[in-house]
Amino acid sequence: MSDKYTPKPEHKFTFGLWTVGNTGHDAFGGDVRPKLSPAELVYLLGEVGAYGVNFHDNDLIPIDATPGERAAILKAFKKALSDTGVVVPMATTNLFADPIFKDGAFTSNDAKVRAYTLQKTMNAMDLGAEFGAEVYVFWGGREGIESDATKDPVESLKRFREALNFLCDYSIDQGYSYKFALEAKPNEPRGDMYLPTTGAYLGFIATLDHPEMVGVNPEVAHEHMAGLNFLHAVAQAYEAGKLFHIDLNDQNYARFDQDWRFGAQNLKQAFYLVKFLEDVGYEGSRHYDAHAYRTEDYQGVKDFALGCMRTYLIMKEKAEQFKQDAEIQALIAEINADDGSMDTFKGAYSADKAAALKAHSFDRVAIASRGLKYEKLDQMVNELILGVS
Ligand code: GLT
Ligand code: MN
Ligand code: MN
Repeated sequence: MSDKYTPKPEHKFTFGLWTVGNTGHDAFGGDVRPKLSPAELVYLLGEVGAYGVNFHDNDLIPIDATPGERAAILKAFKKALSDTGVVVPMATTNLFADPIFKDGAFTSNDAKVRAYTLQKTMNAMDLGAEFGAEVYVFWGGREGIESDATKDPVESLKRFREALNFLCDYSIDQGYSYKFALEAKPNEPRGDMYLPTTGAYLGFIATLDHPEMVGVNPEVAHEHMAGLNFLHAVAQAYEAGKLFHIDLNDQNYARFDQDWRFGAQNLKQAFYLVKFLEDVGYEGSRHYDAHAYRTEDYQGVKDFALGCMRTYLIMKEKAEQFKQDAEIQALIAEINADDGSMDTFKGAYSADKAAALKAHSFDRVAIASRGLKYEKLDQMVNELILGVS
């Protein structure tokens, strides 16, 4: 089947090995799908039309692999990439699964754990660079606490800053072209995680030695867990020049991290997000950090991956329709109409401008009495998404 919503490499859709490779285990039950090798997952992604595959070091090379096993995995993975044309735009480190990270990695109280974390990350950066990855994600899975008696939150930030500064310098020293993308999550697996939102990371980045190398990787599910508007987090990151990567998925508010298929839950938010990314010309990967329902076999995993990408492409078409819709555009123009009478008050401060503005008399009641027609506009968007306009 091929239609205008068929994903193609030029759409820059990417998936983590851990996403299509998810075997369905959860806190209440074990695997429901067999574990596929990294190479097998690349063939699956090639088949569904993805552009790229991303990995944690240990998605590709198990933490206890022998040199022989490592070589065999790398050989098969490289062959799969060259057979399919699938590329590796992003890499990351697993700093959460091994018991050594039970109380954090970069922010652990134990200096040995912190040093091991740096070593593991440098090795993982080498691995990603071997495959041409240019974005390096940091998700602080265990960087947090259950009890604030256990760690000093200011010390934790200092430790994290020192580690990121070290790794930026390592990247520069090696001649890698990495940009770092920091990913926030409010909780799970820790009771509370440090730097819980994209906005918190944006503030933190400004305190680093190489802020120009560091941006964010916002994830739909994570901002939703915090009850936030994902589009607004993405917009702030974009406006700051920091939207280096994005984790697309879906879920409702006030849940654990469900990582569902893009658009599975909130179609309207998916529409505004795709519209934003397309309108501003976001050039990065459209990465799906999501997995198939536990009910699925590998045909279901392909249905899941295709669904993520098709919904994006359908929303992209709807966003174009929004731009072309004369009625919607006329209403937006009317809402934003400006008779120019305030022009002298706009822009930067001057003493004269401030004095003139203080002297101006506003008809507050008349201004407030104007209906804004947002009900009409919102319903027009609903009808556009529902396909009846
Ligand atoms: C893990 C997490 C994700 C992160 C991945 C990158 S791993 O699946 O839930 O949100 O993006 O470390
Ligand atoms: Mn998630
Ligand atoms: Mn993620």
